[in-house]
Amino acid sequence: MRINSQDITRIAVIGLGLTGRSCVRFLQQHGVTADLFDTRKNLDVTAIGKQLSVDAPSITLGALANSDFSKYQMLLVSPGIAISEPVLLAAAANGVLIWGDVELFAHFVNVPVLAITGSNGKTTVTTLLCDMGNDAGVKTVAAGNIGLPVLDVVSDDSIELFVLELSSFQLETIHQLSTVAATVLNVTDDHMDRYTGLADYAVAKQRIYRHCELAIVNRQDDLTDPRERITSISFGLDKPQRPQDYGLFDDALYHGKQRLMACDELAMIGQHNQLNALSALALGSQVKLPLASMLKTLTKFSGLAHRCALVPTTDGITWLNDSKATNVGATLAALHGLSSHQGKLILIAGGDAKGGDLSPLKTPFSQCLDTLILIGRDKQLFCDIYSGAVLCDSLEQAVLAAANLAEKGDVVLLSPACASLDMFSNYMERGERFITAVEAIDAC
Ligand code: UMA
Ligand code: ADP
Repeated sequence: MRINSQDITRIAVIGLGLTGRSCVRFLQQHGVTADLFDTRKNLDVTAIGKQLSVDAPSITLGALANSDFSKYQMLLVSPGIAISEPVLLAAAANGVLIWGDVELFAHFVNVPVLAITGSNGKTTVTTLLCDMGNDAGVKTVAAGNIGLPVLDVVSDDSIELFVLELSSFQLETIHQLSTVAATVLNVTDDHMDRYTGLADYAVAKQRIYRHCELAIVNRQDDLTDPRERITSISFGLDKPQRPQDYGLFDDALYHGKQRLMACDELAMIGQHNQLNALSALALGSQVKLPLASMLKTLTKFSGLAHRCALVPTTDGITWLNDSKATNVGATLAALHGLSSHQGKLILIAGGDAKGGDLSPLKTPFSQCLDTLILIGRDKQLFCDIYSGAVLCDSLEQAVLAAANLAEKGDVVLLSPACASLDMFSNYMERGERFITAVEAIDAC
């Protein structure tokens, strides 16, 4: 397949966010002018034209239903657009190719690719693996859902290894991506406003295994097992039974019977990060990164901001910023990590629950929490599973309420189990606002 003036000429790019604009730039480099669409009526077309260095771009704004997409050969659809839109299904039925940017990348990339998906841990594992590659002297780039559109880097000849973070949305439009190894880290409720249920969501995640040489699965999560027969190895919380598998035993990381390192040598904290370390080791070894070098990276990589990160204070209270916990699975992992903690545990949660089921939080909340403080749109959904929560109108008010309840030795955890978009522009802003509020109280 060639994307050029001979083969594929009639292309529409649907969605003009990071992905769509990256697609347009890539097509321009290949001499193809696409028609552009975005469902948002209020986009600044002139600004987008300027950004893309196109004088009079053909941009159609508004509902996709008003356009006929059957006249195109290919639609490059952004992850924020559901391909179940009737007008897109109709085009597909007429033989129009429905691709995402990662599928286009797959047709152009010529160095090894490792791919990572999962409900939680994607960015941590992707970043860790990228560090492992670069520390081992292999020029490695992390791209995809992590924030760098894949087409922006596919033509860089200096890159020796790609580590792709892929969301379920991106996987929906991937057909031929070949990888040396791919993993689904875990599958728990998320994005239920886009999927009909967990099974439907898991099917999207499983697409990552379609053309992988090796599937890397989580032994404790059946939804990460490939449905088709593919060679696989596993990682998990228990002792590995097969020589090729990875696991935990006696407070250490193991590969088969080989003890790799003690858990407390990891710079990252929490059991979920031990799993993340194991999956990164499994992936890295498939592209022959030296084990000693990967283990050294694990002693340095201390995790990412907004993921169970300590906010330094002088008040003797442990303030933890886990703003990136945008679903129930992530908050469960944080609570699990604090289960042996001695003092009081105060949790700040709430926001946009994205249609998810909060019931898995019910038992851990009643067992672990001393106080639940709620913010955001879906407070009532939390009140349905936990009585006596403190309701606040802002994050700052929630931090103040927590400060009034907490004493030396206690933990206050921001781990919302919800998206932030009802109150903030993203999880980073939510995390920064938390840090600022905590620091302001600490300074008083
Ligand atoms: N949108 C419309 N109409 C359109 C196009 C987009 O309303 O025609 C809306 C979407 O519903 C969404 C927003 O605009 O709310 C952005 O959508 P997009 O598809 O244009 O997104 P991009 O800017 O291209 O960014 C995407 C990923 N975003 C999504 O999947 C929503 C980014 O992941 C990713 O970093 C980027 O491509 C580069 O690959 C972000 C994300 O939130 C971090 N991902 C979700 C997650 O991690 O849970 C899946
Ligand atoms: P993602 O990119 O999949 O959203 P991140 O690495 O950004 O994953 O972490 C998101 C949230 O999930 C954070 O709250 C983090 O503490 C938590 N987390 C990270 N790894 C795991 C894991 N393996 N299992 C459960 N939760 C995890």
